[in-house]
Amino acid sequence: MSNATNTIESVLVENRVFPPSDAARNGARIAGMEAYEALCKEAETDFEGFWSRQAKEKLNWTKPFTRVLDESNVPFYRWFDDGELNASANCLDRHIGTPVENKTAIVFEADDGQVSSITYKDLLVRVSQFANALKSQGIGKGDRVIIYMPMTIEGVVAMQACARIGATHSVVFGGFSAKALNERIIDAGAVAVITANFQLRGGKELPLKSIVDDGIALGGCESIKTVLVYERTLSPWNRVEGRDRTFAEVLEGQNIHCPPTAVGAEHPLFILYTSGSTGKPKGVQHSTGGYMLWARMTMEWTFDIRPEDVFWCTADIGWITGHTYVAYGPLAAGATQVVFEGVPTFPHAGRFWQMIEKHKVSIFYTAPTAIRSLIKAADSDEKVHPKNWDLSSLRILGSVGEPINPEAWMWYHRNVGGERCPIVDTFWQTETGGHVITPLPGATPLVPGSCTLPLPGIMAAIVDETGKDLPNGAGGMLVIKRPWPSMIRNIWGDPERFKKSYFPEEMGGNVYLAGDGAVRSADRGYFRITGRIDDVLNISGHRLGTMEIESALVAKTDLVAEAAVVGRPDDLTGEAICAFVVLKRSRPTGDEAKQIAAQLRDWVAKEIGPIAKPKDIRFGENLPKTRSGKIMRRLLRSIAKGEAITQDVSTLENPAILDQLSQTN
Ligand code: 6R9
Repeated sequence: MSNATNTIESVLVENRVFPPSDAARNGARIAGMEAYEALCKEAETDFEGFWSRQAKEKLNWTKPFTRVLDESNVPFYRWFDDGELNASANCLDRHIGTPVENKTAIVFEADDGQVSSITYKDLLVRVSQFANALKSQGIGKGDRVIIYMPMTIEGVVAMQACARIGATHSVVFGGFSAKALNERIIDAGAVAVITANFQLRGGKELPLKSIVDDGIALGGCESIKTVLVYERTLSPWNRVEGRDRTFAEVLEGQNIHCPPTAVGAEHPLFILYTSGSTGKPKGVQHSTGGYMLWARMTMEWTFDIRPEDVFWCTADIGWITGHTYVAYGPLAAGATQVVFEGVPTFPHAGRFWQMIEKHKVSIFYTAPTAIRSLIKAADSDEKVHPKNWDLSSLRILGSVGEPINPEAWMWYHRNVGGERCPIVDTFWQTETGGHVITPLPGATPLVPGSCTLPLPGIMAAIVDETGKDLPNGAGGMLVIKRPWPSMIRNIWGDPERFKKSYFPEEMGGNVYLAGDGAVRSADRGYFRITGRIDDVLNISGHRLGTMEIESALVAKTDLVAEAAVVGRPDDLTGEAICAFVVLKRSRPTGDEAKQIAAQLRDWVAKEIGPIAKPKDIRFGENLPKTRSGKIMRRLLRSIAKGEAITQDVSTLENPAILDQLSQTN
């Protein structure tokens, strides 16, 4: 039986409860459930007043807002929309003249273990100079800039500098392919790309700049006028004259002051592409005001961030978690944070624990997939078990990206948290901008495997297809019934898709549909996320659309006739990609099948990125289809899991195909 099935069963019988310790509760911003409930009540009774107070208290406005929420064009909600502010000023300038200015903003640990750090004051200078450099290249307010950078201080500087001049950034994860980059450049209509010559991961030097060149060469990128290159390593790279400039060249002589450009609260701070249920990734557009409010508030609510904390979120800036909890939230909160360039298993699988000890990390935020792989490593090699390091600096642990199975939760709790640290299992999405359902460390009694309760002001519910509330214990669709400040504002350039994807007509057109299934516990009403209900897969916490991978496979036109992709449970990565492929030639078997499968995996890595490589590839002469020609994915899901087919297959055009697809090559 697979681990995921185990997980579901063990969650169903999960009855361990971990109330907050006195240490976690004492001095917490939200101390105890009474305090949490009082905030929820306040948000319910005076919804706009609640958000107005938060936004005034937590953000610096250059022009105060007079309107809180504009609902005149649902679902295009507008928050604080006549107010003006700057995101970078709210992360940096805000601290100047306070004790935070000389505090360390970022401790950077490189792949090879070298450490450097920068104070808030110096970070402001770095960001300002780089912002001036961007201006010198003709980049300004409203322009879109692609960032394709490794995890470095420079990556954060690039994002902050764009925000400072009102340019909208779109960060593309360094593991995405030239093709993926090309599509994003075109969709965003970007004027510049900020990249590095190489990135260092796991002791290897991996190219970035040459992939940018390849991406632009694929065509349609005439909007790109400038490519800025951070020379991360000494290795040579190919310069395109007239277009490429190094960081050193554009920074030369730049003024250390750059007044932040005030923008309207609804000005798009960034676009971040994520997978949806069709082949084309969605450009999730976020605001400046509401988003920044959330970044700061959730640092305070969920992580209860304190001046002496050392915060470490292991996510890459290419994902939403790296936006809200690396590039913006910790800085807005005036925290010291660790930024890590490398991978958890290099030079050994104790790297995370070693770094927690070395930097005295007090809040550690990572993904279940990392925890599971480190459990496996510690089980097979005592030397990398967390017990070998002093983790007593830890105060709070966090989890994000996918459901955390109770076994992994308990291991994290015991072996990393020393049974002392609350674990905040934070549920949220690229679209939500920040946490929406999560425990609060000083208040919420924890139940392993549950993200517990919505934050104050988040009207989360579980409903059926018509939008009707379901009772606790009944599984259904997760929705949020009222807007919230950091919600997605639009899909870049595609308002129709925005409406269709997130605000279904059947539910009245004003309820946010998360795309996840969920169930609330009978006793506490705690939420447990059961996984996506659309065609989105979650591989190691990374979102990928089945259609996206199918399109990539069939784009190999010399070989592939048809392909269907489904997910199956996987012990380590949560879900694994399983592709069923019909070739244009006869069905291969044995070594030949293995060879073609390897070829297709490489092809998908080139089309999308290595994270999208199917784990299983099965060949058939056909795919199971209904008489009307629809691929029956639920049958494919059963086959992928290795389950016996018990469903009704009478509507199937070609039932014999099931046996063929069930055979592993
Ligand atoms: C932040 C992030 C979003 C999808 C989401 C859900 C899954 C995230 C989770 C979780 C269970 C949690 N997800 N956090 N599932 N428990 N604590 O991951 O954003 O990349 O957009 O993915 O991830 O399925 O819908 P994103």
